[in-house]
Amino acid sequence: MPLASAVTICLVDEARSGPFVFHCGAETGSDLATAVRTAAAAGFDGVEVFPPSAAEVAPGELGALLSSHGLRLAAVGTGAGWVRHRLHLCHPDAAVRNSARDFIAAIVDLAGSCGAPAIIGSMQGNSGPAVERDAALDHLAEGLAVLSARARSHGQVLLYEPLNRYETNLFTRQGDAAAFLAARGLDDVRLLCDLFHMNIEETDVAGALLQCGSRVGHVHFADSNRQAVGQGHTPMEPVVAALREIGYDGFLSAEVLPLPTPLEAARRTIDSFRRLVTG
Ligand code: LER
Ligand code: MN
Repeated sequence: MPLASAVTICLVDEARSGPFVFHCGAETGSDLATAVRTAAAAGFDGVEVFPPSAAEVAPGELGALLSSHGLRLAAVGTGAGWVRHRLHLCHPDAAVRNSARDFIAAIVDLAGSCGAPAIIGSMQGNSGPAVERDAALDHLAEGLAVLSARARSHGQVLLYEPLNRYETNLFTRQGDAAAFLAARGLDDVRLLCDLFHMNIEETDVAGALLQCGSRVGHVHFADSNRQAVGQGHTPMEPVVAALREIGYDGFLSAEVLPLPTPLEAARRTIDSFRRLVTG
């Protein structure tokens, strides 16, 4: 399959200022159906959804909505577990870690029933005084093992996303995360390579993608300033060339700020996608 385009849709009020193109909810006056229709009209192949919880999205309705517009579900975020409930996979309290796993597992099921993987981004958490790094990495590996086994039951992988240093102290670079996954035998976990985080943390963004090869499972398509690709200063041609060289055939998903407006961010993304990938 060729590289595909996707755009993010956030259904979480608390993430209103986050890097998502379309925000739905009472405050925005938009809803999922409107956002999906707009994404299809803008020319995207798929959407990535950030739901408040699995229970608040009916899988049948989501699947029907997407297929009525000819769109695929690219991935589903789990970060509402952190944003809303302060859950994460490395919490010192085992009961909280279990709640984090349960929250994510329900989203793995929702995503899997619509043919998509779930994302572990901010739900990975951090190490700290109460959980030193070695213990935190054991908790992370345990969580990823359980959740990727669940993803496998849907024929899916689980996506693990290294974040920049201001958001996690676990893994900030793709190569380090890939080595960790390999060392822990986490064969059904793939990397989510967010080009915004990579611009901050990697010495060489394209080189990191080449190094990770078949571990690359999803890409957040964002420029250096977290705006639509083309609005910042990340050189994107070598990034796309690296993705082609490793045989990546998944989504380039626009997890970017809705600037100057959601529709314009979507249009700028599609223009860049066509220029770099299909054009
Ligand atoms: C957060 O910065 C981010 O990139 C998200 O994809 C994490 O869930
Ligand atoms: Mn991201």
